[in-house]
Amino acid sequence: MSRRRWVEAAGILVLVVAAAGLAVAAKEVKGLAKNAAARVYVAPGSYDEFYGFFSGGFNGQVNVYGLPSGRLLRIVPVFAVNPENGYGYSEETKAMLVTSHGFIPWDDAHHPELSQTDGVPDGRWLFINANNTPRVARLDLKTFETVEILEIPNAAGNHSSPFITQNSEYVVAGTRFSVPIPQKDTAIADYKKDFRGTLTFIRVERKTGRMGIAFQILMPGFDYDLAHCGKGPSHGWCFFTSYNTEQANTLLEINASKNDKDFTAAVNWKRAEECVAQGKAQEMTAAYTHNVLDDDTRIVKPEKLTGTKTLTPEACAGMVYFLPTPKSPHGVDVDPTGEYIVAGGKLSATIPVHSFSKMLKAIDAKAQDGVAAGVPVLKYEAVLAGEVPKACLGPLHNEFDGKGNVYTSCFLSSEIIKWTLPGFKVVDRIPVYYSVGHLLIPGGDSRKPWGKYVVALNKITKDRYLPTGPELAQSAQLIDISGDKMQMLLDFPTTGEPHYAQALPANLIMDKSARIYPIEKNAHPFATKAEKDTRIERSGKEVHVYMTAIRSHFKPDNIEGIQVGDTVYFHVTNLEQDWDIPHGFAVFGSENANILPMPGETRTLRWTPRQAGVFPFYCTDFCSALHQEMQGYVRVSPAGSKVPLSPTGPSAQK
Ligand code: RUQ
Ligand code: CUA
Repeated sequence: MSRRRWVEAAGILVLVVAAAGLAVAAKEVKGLAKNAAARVYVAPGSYDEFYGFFSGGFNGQVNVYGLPSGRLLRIVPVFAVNPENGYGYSEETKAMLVTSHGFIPWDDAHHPELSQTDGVPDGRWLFINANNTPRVARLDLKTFETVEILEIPNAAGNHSSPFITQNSEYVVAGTRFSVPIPQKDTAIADYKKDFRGTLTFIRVERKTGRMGIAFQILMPGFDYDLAHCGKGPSHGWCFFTSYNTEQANTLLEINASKNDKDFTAAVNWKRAEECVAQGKAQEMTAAYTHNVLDDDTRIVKPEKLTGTKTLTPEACAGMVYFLPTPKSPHGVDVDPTGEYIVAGGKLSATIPVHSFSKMLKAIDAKAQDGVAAGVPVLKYEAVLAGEVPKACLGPLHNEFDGKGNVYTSCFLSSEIIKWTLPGFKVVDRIPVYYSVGHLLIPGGDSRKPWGKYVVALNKITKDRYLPTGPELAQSAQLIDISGDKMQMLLDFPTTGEPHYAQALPANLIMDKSARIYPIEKNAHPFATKAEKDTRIERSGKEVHVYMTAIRSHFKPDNIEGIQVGDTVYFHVTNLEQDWDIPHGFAVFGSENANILPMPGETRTLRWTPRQAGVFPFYCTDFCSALHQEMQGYVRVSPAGSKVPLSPTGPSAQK
């Protein structure tokens, strides 16, 4: 065997062993850097260099890590209720989780996407998708909280979402699952006839970040898996991978793996805007919700909306083209120059790279391979920039280092490979443990990556940490990419499943981070801004307690006159104006979690006492030396009792 063939054969053997025997490599770490510990060590009192925003997958949240340390800084609740701070339990935040299907306290969150200006992350907002009950959320990176959730109507399996255009004009959201659109009761066997996909373009207001559905594109009933939008020369276009172009509705693992090539849909959104302006869109009925946190009251306002503008490829020629892409592609990523569109074919060992400039030429020259469901299919060879041969097994996702290299995650062979673009040549590979999904380079899908680290986001952990029963935390691995060779630095566990993650330099966020909510701006209708104004008011069976919290007492702290059958609302205003001093509030027998008003904020806990007696309430967050003294009692009397409500009026309680 020639040396070259030998190396190839050995390479394939490594792949097969890595794929087959997860336990084989247990304690062996290939490519471990010398002085790895020192290079990830962030000394006490020092800060990490990057913020990393990791999706929580089926925990529904966003988890914020410092990099390179891998320290968990914060869990921001998004699509799931969070007992820790009362998100989704407090009266102010419940509405954030309301949809046209009712109150949905959970979802599966996959792809965090940072807002961009000129194609570079700007540290203003983070968007993330809910797959299960289609929604897109926006987090404000000043306060690290969810400030908006928009439901996506005429959609299912909102997976190719929420990818952003280079000035945050739009975030896009595509359907992984095609369904009858509009929804109707129909036989599943009628899939090919009745089921459709949609690609939704959500406009983002430049100043406020506020989202609204601009238009939807009705597509053939494929599974639209992932997306990325163009940049630089390709700004104005977005690209969506699809699989199941076979349009199977059962046993997809076989029936949707038949076609040699599926499609990447290239969507010219500037053309779509023209068609909408020319009145080529149809009004489609749709019911959906739009929930926004009000800045001044800090109460979520739910809004019910109806109807969307819908375009079809037939009605708007020049809007959508299909680029043939082998084979059941998953990720699709646009390089920093905006010229190359890199897909990952799950079932293919080569990585196809499409050229944006060749695509434009192919469109002009009508280099077509027919039309699929009204959409012109461009010739594969006419749009192909190149293929990376013998890349790896199961390429899924790509990120870029800004120095002409692409990093690809390979699920089946559990490795990250580095290859050149243009050049299409693999120049390095490193094993990761195990079954890597997405990967992250700070700014790695933008025009200006900070190409210092790549983080592998692994699906299976097995023997990497101390065993914790049948399930282990998912795992991330930090790899230095500043030199020629990738060097493994650190394993760290993650909460929930990190699908995608994005990171950016800490200085783009840290100086803008809010410390308090100014009490003078608190416009909550049940706010109590001074202790003298605390009181209790009854209207029928509803009782409102206007309560304050400050180190280290609640006012009022003795409450009488509540009756079985009442609904009691504790409106707790935290009077502190000092960074990092929340107070918690919980009452015996409450069917809600605690609430945790931040300094200057009002939060409301609803309580329906079911028994007569005297019940304690207390502060749940250890706020001061006298935190344990921060407690009180509520007396509950039988319905119809003569015990007077107290204290009432501007508080007389000393
Ligand atoms: S997807 S790897 Cu949403 Cu690739 Cu998870
Ligand atoms: Cu307030 Cu503990």
